Amino acid sequence: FLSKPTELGVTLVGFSGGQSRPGTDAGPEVLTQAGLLTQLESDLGYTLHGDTHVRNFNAYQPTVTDRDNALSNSSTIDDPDVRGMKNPRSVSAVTEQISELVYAQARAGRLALTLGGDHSIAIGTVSGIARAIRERADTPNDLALIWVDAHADINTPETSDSGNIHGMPVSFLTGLATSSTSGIFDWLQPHHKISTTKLVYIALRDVDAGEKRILRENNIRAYSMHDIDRHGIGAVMDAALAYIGTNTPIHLSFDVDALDPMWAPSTGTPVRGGLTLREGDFICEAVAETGQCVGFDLVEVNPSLSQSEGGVGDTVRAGVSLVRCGLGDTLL
Ligand code: Z70
Ligand code: MN
Ligand code: MN
Ligand code: MN
Repeated sequence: FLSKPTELGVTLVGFSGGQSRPGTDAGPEVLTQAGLLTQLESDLGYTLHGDTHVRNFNAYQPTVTDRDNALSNSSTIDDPDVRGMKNPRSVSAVTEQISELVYAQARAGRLALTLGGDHSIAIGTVSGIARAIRERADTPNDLALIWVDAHADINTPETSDSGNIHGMPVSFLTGLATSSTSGIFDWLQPHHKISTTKLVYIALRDVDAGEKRILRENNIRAYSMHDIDRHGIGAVMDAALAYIGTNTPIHLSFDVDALDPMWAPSTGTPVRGGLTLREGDFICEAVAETGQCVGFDLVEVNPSLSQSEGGVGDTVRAGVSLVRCGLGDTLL
């Protein structure tokens, strides 16, 4: 139902407010400095649209509407916690802007590529693409979401131990979490959301107890590292894509911490026992091969964090490889 994509809608999101470690906002800068966008143009033949300079979303400061409440909270004076969420107004406002930017790219029929930034930005990318897909005449079915991550990122504000919103995007995107508080994700409308039946996880290995309950109770399809060990990545991707079905547009949201820290050490929450670089590339290649891919995120590259010498370079090279594979790079 879709022709081979040649038009790429780029969004470069310098934002780290969905978690507490500085540096994730520099992810898009190091990936583009490594020549990623140039490679997509000259090697893969894409025409680039959107802003190819990184936008610093960390500069955003929410309006202080309740000064007393603001001053009573010790964590920040501008954006006090709500239901345990940290930086809720900033993350809400930033993701709302991302949603509009990515919507415009996807609505124009372009493959939407977003480089983050922490994973909270997927509240913006997925909502924008889901909305565009509902409006587009060339897409018969609603958007499916493949979430490749060591973590499920499906905490609600109430189940989260950390309060970090990068651990919550999937709950807001599926409507498992809602907020009607003014300025805190009240912009998320039904047309922005996806069904839990259209969600597939790959590479999970560090899931909170509350999240396990959510996955179980909602019968959400999840392929863990155990499943990949048992069946191999080829069989897992066959099953994941069969579950999604044909004629269904796919958004691939790839957290670089899905890879083993051996390949991608420069990330906020490295978890050992992850994907090899080839398994990660294969996931992206398999999604690209369907011809159904309409969106791709790469998030959580943090060049300030490295356990070892050369770790940043390794992580950036891995990131570049994942994006190339996801956008249809093939050997022959
Ligand atoms: C934990 C939480 C998370 C990424 C950490 C961790 C979530 N479940 N996601 N690193 N990328 O805080 O909710
Ligand atoms: Mn994540
Ligand atoms: Mn449609
Ligand atoms: Mn993660």
